[in-house]
Amino acid sequence: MLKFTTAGESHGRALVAIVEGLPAGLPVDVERLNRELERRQWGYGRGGRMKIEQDRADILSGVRHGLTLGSPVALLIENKDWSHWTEIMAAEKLDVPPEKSRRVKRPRPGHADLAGGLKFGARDLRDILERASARETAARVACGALAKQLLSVFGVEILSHVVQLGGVPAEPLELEWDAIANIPSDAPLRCADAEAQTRMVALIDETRRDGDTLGGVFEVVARGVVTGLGSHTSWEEKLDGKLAQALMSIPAVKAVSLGAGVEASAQPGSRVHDEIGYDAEAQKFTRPTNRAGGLEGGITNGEEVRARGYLKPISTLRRALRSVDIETKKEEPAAFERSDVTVVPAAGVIGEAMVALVLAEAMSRKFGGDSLKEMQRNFEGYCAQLRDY
Ligand code: EPS
Repeated sequence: MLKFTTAGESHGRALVAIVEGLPAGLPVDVERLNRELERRQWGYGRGGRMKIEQDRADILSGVRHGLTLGSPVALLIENKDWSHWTEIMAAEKLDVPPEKSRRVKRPRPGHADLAGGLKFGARDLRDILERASARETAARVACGALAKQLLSVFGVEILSHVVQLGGVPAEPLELEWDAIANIPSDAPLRCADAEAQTRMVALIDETRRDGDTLGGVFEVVARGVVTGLGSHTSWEEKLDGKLAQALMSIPAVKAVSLGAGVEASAQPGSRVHDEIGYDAEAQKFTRPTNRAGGLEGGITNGEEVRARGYLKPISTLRRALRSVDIETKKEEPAAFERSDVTVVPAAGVIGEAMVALVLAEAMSRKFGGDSLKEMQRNFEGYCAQLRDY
């Protein structure tokens, strides 16, 4: 089964990841993987850190002459900022004088600082924030890029876009695949509506001046997903649940919806469910609409998988919120060093990676195989079965 794990602290030496369960013989394009890392770093409203990092992954194992071996694939992404943190983040015991230690004692409301500090008994909240940082998502995007490369063999493509940022526009954008696919790669916020994007940029500028931060909504769309991934038979097999968990695990995401999930709750059934037709020539069932977001009963239904992630504003504010010093227990402003104003476009790219990993896991679960060839044979046999239904 496909699985992955990551390790690494934000200002530590590097991020590492291991992806297990990729079939042998999958072509791996490292440049394509690195383009995903670059996409994650892109976006108006990011802070000083992204000027330091230029993420690139090194493949340490599991790939030979451009093809997977079927063994674990290990990846490494260096933290360029590490050179400024070698003493503070050293693995060996060092006596760092208090004025150089950058100990964090004033938890940021909304961040993992306080809950994590209490849970792990950390007296320096850096022990928590270094791992809670969204820096970790660079490793996930690298893993997701491998999942995408597996999926593309089976005709699956995945995109993301920003549908709302800081409440702009008033209603989240509803767009077809082509409009999303045509967003220029240098669009400042990966938003298909140029006018809305201009207003989002102005809002980010204003918010930065105020020392504040913004959230928003991204949408991930996967097309070409075969009918029948996931299962209605057990709660933990339902693919909508797995997608929701995967997207909810992205830092700052506080809500996830599938298709018209949020709006549908206020509509009668006749305006929500996607009526069923049949295309005899293509030997497939059709839907004029896709309000279900490609999933019914926790099973993919052959339509585009559409999922949205709703981000709260970043919890590190220059105009710091009220907090309490964990040492003195006195009121103090929360800690601030530097911060992004917003990360919605980056979260969309991370969302693509998480959706890719969930879909790739479901594909390998259903079609299995030690080699890509075996997996393809299983896939084609199943597609023939669908046509004969
Ligand atoms: C983050 C704080 C910022 C972000 C970081 C997430 O980093 P720093 O503390 O170094 O200024 O830029 O995100 C990344 C480094 C990244 O690669 O996305 C946080 O506190 O979560």
